[in-house]
Amino acid sequence: MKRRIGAHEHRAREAAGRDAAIADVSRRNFLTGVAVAGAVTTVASPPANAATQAGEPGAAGARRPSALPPSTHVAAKETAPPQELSRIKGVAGSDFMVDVIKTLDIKYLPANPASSFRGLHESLIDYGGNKMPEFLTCMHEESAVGMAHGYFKAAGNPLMTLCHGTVGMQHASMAIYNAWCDRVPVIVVGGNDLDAAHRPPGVPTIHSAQDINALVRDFTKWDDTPFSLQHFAQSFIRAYKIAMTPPYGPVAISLDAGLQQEPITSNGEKLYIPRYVPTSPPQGDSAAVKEAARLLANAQNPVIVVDRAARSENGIRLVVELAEALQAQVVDLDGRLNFPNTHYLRRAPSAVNNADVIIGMELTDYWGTVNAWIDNGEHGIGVNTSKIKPDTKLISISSVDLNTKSNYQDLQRFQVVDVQMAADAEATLPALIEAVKAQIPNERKALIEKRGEAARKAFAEAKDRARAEAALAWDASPISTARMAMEIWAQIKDLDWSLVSSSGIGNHWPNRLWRMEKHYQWLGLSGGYGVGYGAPAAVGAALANRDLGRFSVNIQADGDLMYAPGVLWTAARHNIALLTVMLNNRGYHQEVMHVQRLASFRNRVASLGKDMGPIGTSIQNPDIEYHKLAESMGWWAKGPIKDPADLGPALKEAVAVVRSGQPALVNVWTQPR
Ligand SMILES: Cc1ncc(C[n+]2csc(CCOP(=O)(O)OP(=O)(O)O)c2C)c(N)n1
Ligand SMILES: [Mg+2]
Repeated sequence: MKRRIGAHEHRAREAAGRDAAIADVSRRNFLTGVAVAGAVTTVASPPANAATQAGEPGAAGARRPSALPPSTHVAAKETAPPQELSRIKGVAGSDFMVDVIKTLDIKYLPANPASSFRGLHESLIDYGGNKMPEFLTCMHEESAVGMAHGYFKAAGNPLMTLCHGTVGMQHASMAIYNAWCDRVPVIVVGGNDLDAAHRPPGVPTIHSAQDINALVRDFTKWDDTPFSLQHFAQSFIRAYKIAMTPPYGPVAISLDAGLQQEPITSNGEKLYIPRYVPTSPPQGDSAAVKEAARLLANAQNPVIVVDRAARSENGIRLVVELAEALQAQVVDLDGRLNFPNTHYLRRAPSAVNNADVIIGMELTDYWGTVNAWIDNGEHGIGVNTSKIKPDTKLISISSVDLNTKSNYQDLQRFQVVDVQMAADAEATLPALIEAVKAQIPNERKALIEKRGEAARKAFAEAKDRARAEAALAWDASPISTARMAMEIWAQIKDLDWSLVSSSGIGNHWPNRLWRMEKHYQWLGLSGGYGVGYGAPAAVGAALANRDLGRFSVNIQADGDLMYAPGVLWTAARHNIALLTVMLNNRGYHQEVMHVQRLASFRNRVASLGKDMGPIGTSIQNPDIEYHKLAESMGWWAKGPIKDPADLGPALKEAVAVVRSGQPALVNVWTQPR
């Protein structure tokens, strides 16, 4: 990048100056402190004075200096007039980048700071006024991306983040993978100093790479490395557009440090910002929609399976409309809230067993929906079986069919499907509903109504079963996870609540026991099952909910929180109100079960050491005091709660704190699952 030589030299000098400035400031503070104490008038004489005063016995409040006084040589250097730094001649390129970013609806920028994007950082806060986007201080790049992930699912708008070259991108990568698997847009911009001849040597060079995007290319929808400011404008708008076209997904831009810092040079061309026009989502081919409708309208027992089919209130309404037109049972695999759990057509996944036609919409795993895999078969490897009748017709609508990345295995096993639409379910549903209604033969209408009656009965029975199961061990200590879910429910049910995350992954009690009808009441899990998602996603979603006036609640697994607990500080720092209830089972319980299961398979007793679970799977001895952890980062907190009778009152207090605008955590000792 040829135009940059002057700027890079300037930068290298500036970098050296930066370090000197840091040393100056601390030393100056020291000197100021001494001067205020009246001990010094000239810098040449402080040592004796300062030392004597501090050392005098009985000198109340006098303190020893925490650093040695400066030598004459250093003191002379420090008191000399500062060397004047050169100033930029013109407008910084990163100011233009801010102009580009501001044309899009990006409200926040959660990020951990770093010099590789200091040009853009400075422009965002000083030129851009720290608004649209507002910089939110994060303590880990994974937390920043996790926040953006959760935010999108609650708000429907994407956030951007900034990562530091190689190391920042490495930290961000798991969270990007989660967003990829969960089909969520995140705009990841990585600072990278490309010009090996002029970038600062040492650490900044170690933090640079030829291509930082290579780290995440396999699980981003698109990436680019802009070479000029005009290129940046195109790339950024394109990145946003691609991220926001179903299937949604993360995108990455590697941003050269030089391009950010150099002044804008016209080269005879005027910079412009391309207008953002959203791409319409892909819709199912009309012939395929018609054929799917024909199969569904004539089915004896059609079943609808949904995973990420609804992304809005309208999406849920459409799934309900299709289900009611057919009086078809609906299996919600909970990637999002696709269908109210209060609706009589909602059914458990086993409903597919007797179906003659199944329509799967935005399924993560079609194969796993219609087949079963049994752990520890005869030879210690899994056994595959079919769950459905051999002649069941399968229909699929999934935008993920348009993804063609191959390294990571998020496409799951290959499943033969009779009518397959590479299309967005929510966008295709209106046409499908119309076609289904048109194709239902008159003589079948009475039969379809009958299906509805049977469904109401089955739904009521399932509800009774869930209640009976939840009542088991109601008074146990540590507290049963069902009891915990119901104690939370009692405190939030009359609020406009949103369950922002539920990282105790085996704990599906809220989905079974709470009334979930709105899309933001259940946002799904991480997508990639990269643990460590729950806490940051909860904070991000709570941020969105704060602005929308909703009450956020997070059921937080202990293992999940400890990957990067610093996000608690980010929540307190930025006034993100959120009720976090720890599902503290003092272990990586999922892994407890895996090791125990395998030990049994091998006719052995799992070695526990001194803990409750097999060695390597417990989080106890010492027990982590999550309430103190949260308190230390500015949260209201209470715990550990072990007696179920204490839980309701503690939650009530916490809810009041959250309603006043602050985050609150209740540390609850629970049963494993
Ligand atoms: C990054 C990452 N590391 C390890 C795992 C393996 N893993 C799956 S579940 C789990 C336990 C998580 O513990 P916790 O969050 O406390 O939930 P619990 O199983 O106790 O309900 C682990 C370690 C993973 N999925 N992701
Ligand atoms: Mg746990």
